[in-house]
Amino acid sequence: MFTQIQPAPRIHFLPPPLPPDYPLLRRHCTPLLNHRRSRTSFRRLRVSNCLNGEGGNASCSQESEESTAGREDGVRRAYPYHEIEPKWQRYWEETKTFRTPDEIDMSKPKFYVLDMFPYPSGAGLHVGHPLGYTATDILARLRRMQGFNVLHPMGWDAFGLPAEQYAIETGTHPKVTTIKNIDRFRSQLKLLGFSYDWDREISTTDTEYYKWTQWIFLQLLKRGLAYQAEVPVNWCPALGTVLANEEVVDGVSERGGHPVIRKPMRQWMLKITAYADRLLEDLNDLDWPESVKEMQRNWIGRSEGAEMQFSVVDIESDLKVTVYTTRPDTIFGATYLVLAPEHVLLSAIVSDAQRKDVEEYREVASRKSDLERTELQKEKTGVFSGCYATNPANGVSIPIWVADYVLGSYGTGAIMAVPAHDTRDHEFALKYNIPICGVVNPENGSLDYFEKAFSGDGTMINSSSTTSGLDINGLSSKDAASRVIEWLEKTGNGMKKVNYKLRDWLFARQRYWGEPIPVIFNDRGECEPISEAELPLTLPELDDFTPTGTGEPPLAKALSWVETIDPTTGGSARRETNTMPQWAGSCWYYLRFMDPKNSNALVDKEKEMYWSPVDVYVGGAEHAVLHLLYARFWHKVLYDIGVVSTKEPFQCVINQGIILGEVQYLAFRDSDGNLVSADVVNDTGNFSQESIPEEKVVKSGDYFVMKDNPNIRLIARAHKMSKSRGNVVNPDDVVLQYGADSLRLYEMFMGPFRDSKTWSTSGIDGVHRFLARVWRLVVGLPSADGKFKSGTVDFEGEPSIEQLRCLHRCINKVTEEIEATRFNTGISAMMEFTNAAYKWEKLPKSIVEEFILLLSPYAPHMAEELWSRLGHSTSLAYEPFPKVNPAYLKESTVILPVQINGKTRGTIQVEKTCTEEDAFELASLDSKLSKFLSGKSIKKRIFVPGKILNIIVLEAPKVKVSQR
Ligand code: ANZ
Repeated sequence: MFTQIQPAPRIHFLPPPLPPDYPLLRRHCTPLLNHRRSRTSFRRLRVSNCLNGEGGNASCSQESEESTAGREDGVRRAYPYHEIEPKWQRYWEETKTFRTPDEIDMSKPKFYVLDMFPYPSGAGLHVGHPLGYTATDILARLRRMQGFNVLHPMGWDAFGLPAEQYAIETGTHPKVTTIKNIDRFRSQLKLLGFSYDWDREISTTDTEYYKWTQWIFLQLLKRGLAYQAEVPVNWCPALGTVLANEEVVDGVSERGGHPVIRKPMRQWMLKITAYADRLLEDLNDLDWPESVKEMQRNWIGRSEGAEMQFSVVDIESDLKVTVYTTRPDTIFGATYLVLAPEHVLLSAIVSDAQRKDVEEYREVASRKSDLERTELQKEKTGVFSGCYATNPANGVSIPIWVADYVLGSYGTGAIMAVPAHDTRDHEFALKYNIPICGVVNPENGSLDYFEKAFSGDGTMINSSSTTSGLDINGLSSKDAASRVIEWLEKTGNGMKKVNYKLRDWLFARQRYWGEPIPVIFNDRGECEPISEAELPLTLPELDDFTPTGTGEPPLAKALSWVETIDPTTGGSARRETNTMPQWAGSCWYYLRFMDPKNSNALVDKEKEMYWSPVDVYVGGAEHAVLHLLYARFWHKVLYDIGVVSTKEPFQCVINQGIILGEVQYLAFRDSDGNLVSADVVNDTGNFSQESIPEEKVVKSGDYFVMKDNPNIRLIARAHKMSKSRGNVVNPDDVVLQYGADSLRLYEMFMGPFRDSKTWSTSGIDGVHRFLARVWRLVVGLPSADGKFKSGTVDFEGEPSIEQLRCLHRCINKVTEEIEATRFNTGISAMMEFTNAAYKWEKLPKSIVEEFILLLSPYAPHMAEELWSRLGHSTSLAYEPFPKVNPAYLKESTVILPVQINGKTRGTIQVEKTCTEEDAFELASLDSKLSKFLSGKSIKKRIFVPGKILNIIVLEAPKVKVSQR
């Protein structure tokens, strides 16, 4: 389920430029430091041998050679990520650094940050996955350092079609494929250094997990929210199986291209419609993208209107067609009715003369999806039923048509068509020569309704009848609608009605690889839930996953499983052979992460109350509707039965953009083989296309042009990554080539997190260089003899004001930008800091340390390594995240060092124009400084405005206290 990514609207073709003075580094001449020990057994490195210039010991030079040898794999490394990354990953794993204990201090604030868990496909991770995962990881790491209890889990949405299709093709059990794919995904994720609590890993296919999915189903059943109904499915007679929507392409099966028809079958349905209003209302309080909320609102599609009845003419029985309309004001303009082809009344009213045509039309329509039928651009089709109905407003007989632009599943499956005021009806009426009667005039003026439908509100015309006594002429559309509803209710011809587009959720699949539905059918064919004590109802083993050919699901083949005993009567019974859809397991997994091993309850109440709701939920925009809506529905049911304490599961949802393949530059040649500018290329000429390598292209204004001929404009294109285009970038390759920190940093640096962006190898080069610069800043450069010189870190010195300012500007920016999920600009701030730091003669340890902590959420491996080399013996994962001191951000003030007897004892923040008197007063009030001043007499003050205050005090004579 969580795999497909749809393009988002804005696209960044190029990563943001590096700061202008960003130097280029010759990658092959960078140091490769000593890490041999880390390869064999993990032991914390002492800082001394690498930072103090003593790196050239035996093991160091040996390892240097080893690293050099490492280049034989064709990879040039700007710093030894290939050694430090596995080392820290092993450390985090062995020490369970990111484990969120079961028993936690609940007085601390919590932060639950969740990724939409992936479907572990056979293809493994692609570079789109780490985009969201890196963002959530940065947030998780930040909050840990800020003192929060953090829940940051990962799991697998592992039931589903691909594993089953693979099983049909190869005979490999889906369980085997799933385990293999999960193992691959897990190891790929670990390679990227994400701080998941792997002890909480779950898979929707684990029996101990789906036991609770089945339990939820039983609760739904108990409350009448799960029921069975005959519903049309995609039936492929040639394959003898029901197909999922994604297996049907243009009306034929994806496999084999056989015709697929819509056929009613017994299905399980979930009554999500009972929650429509709450699903709509509660959206208002969520911190979600407005576009996602709007999509959910549209999907729920609440509309207000009326149902009204039209009596069928010329039929002996007293048949009435009930229509649903959102424009009761237009009743006088209804010149025909339309029934959906699947409408139940159709066979009763159709005339003998028209029956054959109607039957044929019905058959064709049964092969179309609702989407195809309602596409606005599609030409409207229909047939006359041969029958008429009376418009109750004016007593006029109007024809009843059958047309597939009306859906059986919406409203009443029938409409009053008002061609003057509805574009679909207008198109249909023109095509079939049906009268068009305008009944609404725009505010100022009139229109030619044959020309075009007017669907706006206005003033009513042609809307009065002495037969019915209804007169709405001159009223506004809104008032007219109310008046018509009053009249309908008074005359018994109809009533006010609220409608929803939302349909009940079809909750059954004719598939093997899904959760069994925990019900049986007794010998009278009645459905009974199995007892909760019997859960989990595990999937039976099967060797043959091919369809049964009868439309019955593959589980029907597991006879010894299917045939069971009815516990109430002792008679024979059969198990349900449909399974749950893939959406089921993903509807509630976020709850299980709070308490993944609980065998007595879906989730412990106390834990749920602490961790709910998910604070930040990150995933693709393609899940804006179904997954999020289904999960919200289940959550509300669980809320109603007291299992969860919040009305909504996900307080904040963020959609990451998608990563498109590398930009392709295309040039055009005319028939003579000459290059021509893209702006002169047209459809009529004979032009050929050719791909141009990036190094021959430059940007000129809004366009890309040939470097050696700026008059030749090129076309820049980026495509969604796909195997068939050959533009897929595999994260494993990137990690090998640049390291995980570079990949993480690059994905965050590519552009705004929510926007779509294109992959660029030169872009990743840039961030890799940045990391190498940080490395060299702290660790140092190699000396000519291959030994290592110390870095610029000054272990003793105090930071200067300028350095503190620079650091705090960086802290301020990085913190603000992470909080706002503007990760890319946070990185720019760190680049600026590094540039400044390179210009400093000495780099005080306290400054470097703070910077490393800032960097750590983004590039955790390098940060841990540098932290350890600076003498720390524990991970930095729980070190306090640097806090900004606003004093260092203010430009009108200065930080004045205060010396007491020539020794700097602290600083005070003062206005640049501060006088000696004021400075002295502030120093006396400062808690740190006052202890050096209190009780002492001041001999002298030396004050350099804006620079320093030196206070010479007379030391009080030491008094010896005799001890008796
Ligand atoms: C008369 C009319 C006049 C309409 C007019 C519209 C404009 P929403 O807002 O989507 O709820 N309709 C009703 N049932 C339908 C069905 N099963 N399939 C296709 N169309 C259907 O739209 C409701 C409007 O869509 C209804 O109002 C009906 O057309 C049409 F000037 O009725 B109306």
